[in-house]
Amino acid sequence: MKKQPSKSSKAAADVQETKAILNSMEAHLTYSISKYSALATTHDWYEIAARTARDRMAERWMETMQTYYRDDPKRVYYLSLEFLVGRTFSNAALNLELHGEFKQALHELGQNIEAVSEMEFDAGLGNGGLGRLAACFLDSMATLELPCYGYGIRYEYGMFHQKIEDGQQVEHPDNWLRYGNPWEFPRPEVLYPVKFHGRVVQFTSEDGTLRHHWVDTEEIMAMAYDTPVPGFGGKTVNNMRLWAAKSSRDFDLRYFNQGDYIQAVADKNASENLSKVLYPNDSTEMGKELRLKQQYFFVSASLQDILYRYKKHHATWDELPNKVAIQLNDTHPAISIAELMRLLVDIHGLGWDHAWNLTTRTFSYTNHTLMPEALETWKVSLFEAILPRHLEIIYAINFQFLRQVMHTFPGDNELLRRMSLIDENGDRRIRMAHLAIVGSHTVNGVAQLHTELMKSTIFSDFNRLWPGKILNMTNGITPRRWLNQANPALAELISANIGTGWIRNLDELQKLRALAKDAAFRKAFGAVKRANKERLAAMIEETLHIRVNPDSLFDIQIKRIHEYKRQLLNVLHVITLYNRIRQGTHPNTAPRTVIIGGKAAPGYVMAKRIIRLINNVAEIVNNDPLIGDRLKLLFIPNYNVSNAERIVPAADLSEQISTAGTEASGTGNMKLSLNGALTIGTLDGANIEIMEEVGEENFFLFGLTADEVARLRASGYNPWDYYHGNTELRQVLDMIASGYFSPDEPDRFQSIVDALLCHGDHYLLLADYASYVACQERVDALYCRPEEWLQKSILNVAGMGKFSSDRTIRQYAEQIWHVGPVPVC
Ligand code: T68
Repeated sequence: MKKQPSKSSKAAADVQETKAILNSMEAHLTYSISKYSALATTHDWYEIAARTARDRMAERWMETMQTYYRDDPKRVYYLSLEFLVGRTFSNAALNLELHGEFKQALHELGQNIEAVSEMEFDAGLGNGGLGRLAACFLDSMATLELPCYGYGIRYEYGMFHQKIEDGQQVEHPDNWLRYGNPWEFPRPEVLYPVKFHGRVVQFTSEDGTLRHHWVDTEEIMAMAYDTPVPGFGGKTVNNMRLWAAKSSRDFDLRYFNQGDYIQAVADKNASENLSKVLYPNDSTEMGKELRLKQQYFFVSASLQDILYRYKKHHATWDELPNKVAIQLNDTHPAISIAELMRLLVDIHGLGWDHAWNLTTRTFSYTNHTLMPEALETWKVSLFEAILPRHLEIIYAINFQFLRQVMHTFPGDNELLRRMSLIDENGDRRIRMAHLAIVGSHTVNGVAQLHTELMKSTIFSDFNRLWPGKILNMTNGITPRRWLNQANPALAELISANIGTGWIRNLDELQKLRALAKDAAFRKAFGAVKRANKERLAAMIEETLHIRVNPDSLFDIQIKRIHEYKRQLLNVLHVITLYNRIRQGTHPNTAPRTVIIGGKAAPGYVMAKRIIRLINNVAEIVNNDPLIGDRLKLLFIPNYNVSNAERIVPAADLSEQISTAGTEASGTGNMKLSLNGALTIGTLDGANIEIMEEVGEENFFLFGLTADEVARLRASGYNPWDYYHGNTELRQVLDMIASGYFSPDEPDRFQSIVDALLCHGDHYLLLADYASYVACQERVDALYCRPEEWLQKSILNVAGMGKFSSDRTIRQYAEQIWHVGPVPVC
């Protein structure tokens, strides 16, 4: 094993820098907090440290913005209803390469950097993978020096705080702004009106063209809050601009002077509700009016801002697609397409065809799901009431689009019905995915299999009409947060052996391949994992009051709770192990700690029931003297970015067990593998590509393939065959159904078993059960050969280069956005 001092070593703080940081912190103590140091709380120290880090970003941020203004490069706008950023302080300090200096300065002030960092509230402005992907992309875009902006909503309440009471999920509001947010800069002068409701009047203009006016509308103001996004190395600092709703009444004094004052204040509150709370549904559409209003609110403000910026440099609109690329993160911002048409045609007076040409060359759209229930549609009647002009525009787009389809495939009425932007079955609904595809130049999926399935199933008609329009952009994660920050000990070990180049160029991790054979390196690598497991065990003991054995196999499934992700299959395996241990049929292999974490959408009854089952099974398993230390099951409450940063580095086994063909990509799979976990997984989403990169021999594969799933469903799947054909499975299901885990209410989980046996087991848990259990036996066996396990674990890390979000963003930049780096000097 090579030993060389690493330049980025977080221990080796630069003396000058440390002194400067110390001085700044002392100044903030006096001028920002105004307290004697003896009175300053740990939260005060966080505030001081955050402001000091923020100061260090501000200059580069301004220089970056100035450079973009001066050079007027083509810019990328990433429109997303979610940015799941998590905490910022450590990330900022590391990206500025000042973490060691902050640590030292805080130490000299009598503070511990970890305790101080813990004071920060997570910015949880997202549900899960989609929102976290947006945050990873911002990091990569800044690191790659690309002129990009994130646009979204400044929710006052982010993703709910999950508590477990009596084994059940209880949602509590996430009041993340309670103590202020030192990272944001309010911009009260950056303010745009956004209209709703009203009606459309037509008139003929002087030149004889038919024009439209949207009148009698209600207005809400969108106010900007800017947050700096530092790239690694801190040279480029991009901007994330989030919009907050403000009452337009604030700006209309007449209303207060003449009207009913109390009513005026009440109205003001009502309009500010728009940006109050993030919708916590990640995979089913809720069709709520407020949600549609949120979408249009942030889209309208963002487009006004984008066009304003464009207009500063350009006299005509012709250059728009050469200067502006807008990426739609799922269909949530897809109303942008109708809004840009409205702005260009109604407000700026362009002809329809000209505006359509510019629009379709500006937008591109990312799809994140194949599941029909997650594809967004809005009732035409709702649109008519809230966005009447946009409805007309969508009808006009549809008319022209269907005419094109008719020309290309004459006489196929069924095809027209399928491709239409309007679903005419039942209540008429607008298909937002169709709007997004028709209005974009490029559509992308998020992993190879997902993209192939998009082309061959849900969007096959579009793929036939426009071959080549659907591309694959396999997701990635930022190695800055998910290795450098979350796992400092592993980052240090890697840097000491192969240098620090991996932080920017994750492919360099390949150099670890040779070290997998080096016993000394394996030992050091194993020691890091062990320390991370001890740290997680300490956190578990503190929060759950359960002691877990750091020598046991840490088997981890962390993600939203959803039937397709099959946390239930994991529980079936745990009960199988429980039975085997009790019956003396389980070989005396390594003890296991199964850890599950994740939130259920508040209205998703089955997902909440699964959480309760996990907790009830845990209660029985963890307290059974016959089981002792051999098996533990834990549900970690309130899974979020900060918890993930603790859990991921401690994982031995990563559970990626969705029914093949259902998980678009997954990104937790990448985080866990990057931190040395071995994956037990199906051939689904990005698992397939992970297996290709790390090698089949370093991956625990089980289950049906997506093709086999489709065939089995088509040929008539009967879950009872599996129930009757497998004694252990039958025993497990009978125990759940009979109330073994819920003696106080024996039929509590009957509906779970019914979903499997009587309602078709839509996600084929029973079909995959035997293969999963057998695969887990191979996991056990390997874990008993620690040197081999360690070797495979190292080879997993070494193979993860492809899954840096830097690679993903480079592909978007080259193949979709056509933008290049703009270095800030
Ligand atoms: C996830 N989607 C995919 N959706 O499930 C996951 N949806 O496979 C993929 O890796 C990830 O996106 C990134 O591409 C989501 O996270 C949502 O969160 C969501 C939120 C609101 C409405 C619908």
